Amino acid sequence: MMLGNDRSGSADRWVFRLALMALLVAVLPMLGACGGQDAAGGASDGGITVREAWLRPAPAGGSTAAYMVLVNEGATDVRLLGVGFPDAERVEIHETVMEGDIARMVHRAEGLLLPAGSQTELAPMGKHVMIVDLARPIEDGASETLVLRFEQAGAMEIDAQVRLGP
Ligand SMILES: [Cu+2]
Repeated sequence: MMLGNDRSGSADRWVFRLALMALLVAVLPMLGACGGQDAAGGASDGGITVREAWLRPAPAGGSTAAYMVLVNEGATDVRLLGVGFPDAERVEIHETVMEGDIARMVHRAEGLLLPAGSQTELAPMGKHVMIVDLARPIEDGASETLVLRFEQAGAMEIDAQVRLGP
């Protein structure tokens, strides 16, 4: 017979490696789909990772803005439809645009498109989450929970740090 024990032995190892790879391919997406907070303080779900979420302190009855970096590591575009914060009358996605020397906030009712393989920064004087008419104060140094709603990736809870500036 042409095949010796050595060759069939290495074929067994090869089959074992293939099985291990198939197992990893099956398990890794399930880990990703669970989402939640990672060690760096970010949150991820459905190919979307949120980093550096923060918001400014504000008194009850006031308004505030939240900022973050949204990373779409997936292969498809994702739309951020809105943001939930139960202790405010409403939450809107805004963009500050300059008209001459005047900064004006535009309400992006259509949400924010997060193109595949790109990151979108929400920052002062740019895109932001506007939290209007607070039912309670937002205290400097605290942490607040926001719920991001995505058209394709469902809802994701994130923690945002309260502080005075970036
Ligand atoms: Cu605004």
